[in-house]
Amino acid sequence: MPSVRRISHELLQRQGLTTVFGNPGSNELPFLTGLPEEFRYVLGLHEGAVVGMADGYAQATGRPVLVNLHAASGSGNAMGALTNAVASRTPLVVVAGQQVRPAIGPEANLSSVDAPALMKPLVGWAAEPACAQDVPRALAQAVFEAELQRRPTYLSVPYDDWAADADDNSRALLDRQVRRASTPSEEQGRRLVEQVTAARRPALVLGGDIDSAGLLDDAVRLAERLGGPVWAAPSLFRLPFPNRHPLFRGVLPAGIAPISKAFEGHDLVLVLGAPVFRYHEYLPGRYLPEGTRLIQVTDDASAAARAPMGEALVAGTAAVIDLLLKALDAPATPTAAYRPVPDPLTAEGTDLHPEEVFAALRDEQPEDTAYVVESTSTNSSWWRQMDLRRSGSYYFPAAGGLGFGLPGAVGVAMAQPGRPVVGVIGDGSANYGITALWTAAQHKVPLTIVLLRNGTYGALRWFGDLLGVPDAPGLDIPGLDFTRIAEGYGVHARHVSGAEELRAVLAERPDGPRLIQVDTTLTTPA
Ligand SMILES: Cc1ncc(C[n+]2csc(CCOP(=O)(O)OP(=O)(O)O)c2C)c(N)n1
Ligand SMILES: [Mg+2]
Repeated sequence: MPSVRRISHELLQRQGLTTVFGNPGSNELPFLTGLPEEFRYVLGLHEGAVVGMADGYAQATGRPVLVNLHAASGSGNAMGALTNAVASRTPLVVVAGQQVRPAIGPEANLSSVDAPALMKPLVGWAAEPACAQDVPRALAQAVFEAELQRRPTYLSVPYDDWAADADDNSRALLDRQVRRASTPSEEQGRRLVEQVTAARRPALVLGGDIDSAGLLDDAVRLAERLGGPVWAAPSLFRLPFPNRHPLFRGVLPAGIAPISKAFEGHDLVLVLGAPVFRYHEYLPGRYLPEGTRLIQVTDDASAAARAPMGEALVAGTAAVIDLLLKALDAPATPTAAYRPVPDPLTAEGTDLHPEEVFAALRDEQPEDTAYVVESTSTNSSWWRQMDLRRSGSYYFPAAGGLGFGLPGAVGVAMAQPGRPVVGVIGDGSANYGITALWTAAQHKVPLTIVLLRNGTYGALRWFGDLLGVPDAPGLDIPGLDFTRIAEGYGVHARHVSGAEELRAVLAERPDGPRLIQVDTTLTTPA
């Protein structure tokens, strides 16, 4: 009988999880030995960067991805990055090494005490198999749970298990297919269509799931038939709708009262592919204005169950959009032209206004560029200047945990070698995932990092004012030169000054990673 390791490797191959992002330790080596040639192990130098890269890669491919972490310490290091993967519903399959079975109880060094419990609040499923023979089945479950729940899963495996003989029945796992169908019943569909077609002033709210599912173009067709305004759901991590489309009203403000105000005058708000809602600032109020009804359509059962208001239909958004498109007439008048971009704001002195940086990106980068953004005080400048029309154009840390942007950009670029990828990263944010530069250099990942250096945690200054606490310490970060840091990791770097130089550098098309540092003025996110 083949070993648990052989069967497990084969299972991963059959399920297409052959790109592994990881950072190993001694507990993990017995899993990694004898990896078949098809596997590619992408080494990250810190677990936050490992998970960030895997997250970007999984989001851009739409497929589960294997992550290999070291016991409790590696898993702990990964935890912050996992919060983002949970919120973006990224199917990461995390496999961590455990001490040999007899050594776990006495807590020998590198034993992970109650390993599943360590991760449980974050992951959708976590386990340590009860015996070696159950490892391949548990691994299959980890993959399927991640895919079905669209949530990271976690499997802790005692390292002596890998060399054990597999159970005869393990082969039955290799051909398993687990799929989800999600079309609403006829009755559910009829009811939804009636509610939507009866609405006099409908509004649409679209979540990141729309883009994750590749439904941006369908969402445009649906919106044009409904004819009402479209918002992106708050705490946005993917762009579900072209941001200069005449029906687009931007990202909803992330507070109860302002969202309620935005919905005033609408008898129906149809929310597709989003939780209701991921509020951020606590601005209390009524959830909905008088006379507004909310219907949420999501395939995330938990998001439906925990929403504090509205009706919910747990179903596939693709199937529901399809149903509505069939029921709604094509618009009588052609949709108005896309909104033009305003002239960028400029700054006095040598530093650039972030709008000048984004205008340069918009003009010099190809239209199909994918942007991974982790620059927090520049949010409103970003949306004022950008014109993003294609699916997969925008990624942002979904739970707001810094450290996704730089590694995420590496992962997105590895997943889509033919598509230009730019990471737009703040000088604060860059430090949380900086080691991903090394991986980008080693794999010669074609990628541009635009590093916005304003010398501070800009968004926190703004937040301090908002919360009435303007004098908090620990917000400035002077003395960082990312060109030298990048060069140290093997990434070519430039410090540019002036919009002209920036535009000229952006117009170059290098085939490996590069970092462009640009000094910028401080702006506010909203
Ligand atoms: C892991 C983590 N730690 C701390 C924070 C708090 N935080 C939110 S925004 C921010 C500042 C980011 O600074 P920078 O990347 O320079 O962007 P800027 O606001 O200056 O545009 C910080 C520290 C966070 N979101 N995540
Ligand atoms: Mg900054």
